[in-house]
This record gives sequence, structure tokens and C-alpha cells, in this order.
Amino acid sequence: MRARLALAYSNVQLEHREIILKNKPAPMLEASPKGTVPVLVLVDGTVIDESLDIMLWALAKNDPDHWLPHKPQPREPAQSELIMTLIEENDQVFKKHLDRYKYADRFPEHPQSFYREQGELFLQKLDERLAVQPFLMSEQITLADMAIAPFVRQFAHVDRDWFYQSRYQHLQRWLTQFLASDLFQSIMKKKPLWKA
Ligand SMILES: N[C@@H](CCC(=O)N[C@@H](CS)C(=O)NCC(=O)O)C(=O)O
Repeated sequence: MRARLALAYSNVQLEHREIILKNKPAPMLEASPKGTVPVLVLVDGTVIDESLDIMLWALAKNDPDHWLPHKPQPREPAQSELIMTLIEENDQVFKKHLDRYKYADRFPEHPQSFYREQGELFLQKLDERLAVQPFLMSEQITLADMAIAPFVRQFAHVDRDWFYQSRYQHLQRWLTQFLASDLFQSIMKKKPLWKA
């Protein structure tokens, strides 16, 4: 989802090949044997098969609203480094708790509420940021918002009633705004399955 967001935003020309994971087409596995989506194949044959790398590639092509700002202050890390640190925490830590919360029956060592509480540490952190500014890093959308929102959406959708009644009100506002955005709506339009 986040790769699609960045590709749509940067407006690069591409052929979208929709697949189902239960029936991965051979050309996909030839390009990327690890068998996960997304996979981006460039005209020169280069394969990019990590969603964050696809986002970075798309922004390097075209980043009209500066999702990756460049305003380094003396003795302060550039904002782009802070963005990458927050995304890394999402990808390395929060994602693990999300998967366990979502598929708690596959991780019977703990009840589902345990995994939710682990994930909440990150929700709390995001909510504190969103209490003082509209987006995760600043007044403007950055790559951090777009790389992280799809995971918060998944977390929220495990138990929507719980999420929308939780104390993370700023996060609720931010997620609701993301879900209503034209960009998100545009990538959610159903695409026909690709046939070779
Ligand atoms: N780190 C990878 C994770 C990709 C990933 O795990 N994708 C899932 C779908 S969201 C997948 O393709 N799973 C393979 C399968 O279910 O067969 C990325 O962000 O690109």
C-alpha cells in the first residue's frame, strides 16, 4: 500500500500488475524469488522489492510536496534522518507487534491484549507527536506519515471499536484524514488481476 501511495504521488508512468498472493505469477518470482509484494521492475531490469525502497525511488524521481524535506540545521540531524528513524521503529518494532496482534491465534504464548499493549507503545508515541502538529514530523505531510499510516490503519482495523474509543485521539484524527484523502482513495480503487 505504501509503495502504491508513493508511486501514485510521484506520478511516474508504470504498468500495474495486480496479483493474488495464493497464486504468484512466474514472472513475479523470476524478478523477486522471495515472493513478497510489492515488486517494482524498472525499464533497465533493476528490481526493487522492498516497499520503503520503492517509496524512496519514487520520491527521488518526483517529490512535488517535499515529503522528504532538506533543511538541515547546524548541529541537528537533517529532518530526513529523523523521518527514517521513525519509519525504522515502525518497520522493525511496531510491525512485529501488529502481526502478533492481528494473528494472535498463531502466537498463543500471550493473549491478544498483550500484543495490543506492546503496539500501543508506538501508538502513544505517534499520538504525542500529533498532539502538537498536524502530521508526524511537522505542519506538512512527510514520508513518515505515508510510510507509517498503512500500518496504523491495519492496527486500527483489527478492532475498530477499540481503536476509535481509545485515548489516541490525535492519532484517530490523523488516520481519519489519511483514509479520506484523495491519494489514499485513488490507490484503493480495485484493479483487475494481471494476466500474462
Ligand atoms: N518488508 C517487505 C514486506 C513485504 C511483505 O511481507 N508483503 C506481504 C504482503 S503485505 C507479502 O507479500 N507476503 C507474501 C505472502 O503472503 O505470500 C516490504 O515492505 O516490502
